[in-house]
Amino acid sequence: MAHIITVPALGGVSNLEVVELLVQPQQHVSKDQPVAVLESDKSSLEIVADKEGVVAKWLVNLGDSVGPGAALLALEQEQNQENPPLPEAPALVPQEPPQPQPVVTTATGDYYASPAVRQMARHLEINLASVQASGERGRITIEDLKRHIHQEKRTTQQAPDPQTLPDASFWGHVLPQPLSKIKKITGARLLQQWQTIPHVTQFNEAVINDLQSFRMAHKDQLAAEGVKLTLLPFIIQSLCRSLKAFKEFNAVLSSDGQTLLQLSEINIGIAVETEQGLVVPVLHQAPGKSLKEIARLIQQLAEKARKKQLAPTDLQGHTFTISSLGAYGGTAFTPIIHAPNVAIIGVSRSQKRYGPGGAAHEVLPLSLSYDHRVIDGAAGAQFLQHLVEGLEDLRLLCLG
Ligand code: CAO
Repeated sequence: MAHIITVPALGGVSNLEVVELLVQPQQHVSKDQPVAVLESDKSSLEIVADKEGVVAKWLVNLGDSVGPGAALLALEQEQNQENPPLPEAPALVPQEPPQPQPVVTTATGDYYASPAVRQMARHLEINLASVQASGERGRITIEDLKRHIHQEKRTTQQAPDPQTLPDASFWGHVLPQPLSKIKKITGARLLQQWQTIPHVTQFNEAVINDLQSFRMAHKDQLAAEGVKLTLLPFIIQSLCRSLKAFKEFNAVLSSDGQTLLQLSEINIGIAVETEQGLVVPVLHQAPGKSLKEIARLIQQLAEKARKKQLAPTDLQGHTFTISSLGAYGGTAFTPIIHAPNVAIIGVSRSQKRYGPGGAAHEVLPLSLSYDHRVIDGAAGAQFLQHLVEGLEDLRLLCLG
């Protein structure tokens, strides 16, 4: 008896490309086993078998465009004579067909990879962020994984033998501290970004006397509503203004470094320090949000990050990133670009300065790291100056 696996309803998505066929004719397929991967311009979807059977034939080819209801695969169902299947109990409520599993990737996220690739990477404990993609639209393919393993092997072979490291007793008592999972993953990603992106960091300062007077005047009132009005919401609002004016900063660079995708949405990744290490949740669609909304969202994202409650969507889609070390002190630092974005802003602690007449003014140090393949020095300096101007005169932010 033949059974046809079709494309289920996809919540408004009507056109997907068949990018992977995961099973072969004559292969036995279990219920819920992934059989194909479909991809839209925003995400990948894994199609799973809704019944057990043997693959009779594919009804689509790689590269075909399909929509909901399209027939994908014919399964021949085996009848087990010794143990005939029990008749199904009548359902009391309508049963939902199995839903495709969205893959945690977006065009503006970290990488495209099919579930099969992800599964293999998980199995081999490979961090996909460190794999160079060669597939269409920056997709990581099985071949990329193989190449990565090969390279890793070569590097490991070249690495010094741990036996040749100095005897740990040389330093007296040594306490080995395994890195947290987040640190290992972030570390591999930071290393790759630092090694592959030509960073330039531009520094500037904003005089924030007016901003601080305004903030202090409203801080307590908002605190009574449970909202902490720090400098960050002001910086994010000013960033939105500058990202609208300098579109190449709100962008993603393809993994081959050949194409810049300028993005219409402005989604700000915010580096958050947690006990386990650094995570970067995303404040989506930042323009148009009030200072209060932004402050509330920062608090919520930071809290979710620290309680390890972030959903995959909270971590996706950053178009620009901000890393604030203002609470900890320091005068300036070089933030590492959060690829595939092309720039990141670092914020250090504001400082009081005294002019010749003894007049005090407060300055906020800002560091902009940008990808020099995409952004010229002049543009970097202009962008940061524009950001400074928005912070120094908040009225500019109302102009949109
Ligand atoms: N100058 C002076 N004071 C600052 C400041 C700055 N640039 N930035 C923050 N502060 C003050 C805040 O006003 C607040 O003071 P009060 O409690 O007196 O109001 C205090 O520092 C703590 O602020 P906060 O950290 O709670 O809030 P935030 O909005 O400034 O930042 C968040 C939120 C989530 C970004 C931050 O808590 C955080 O995790 N930062 C770490 C980011 C990081 O590690 N980056 C490094 C990446 S590379 O390793």
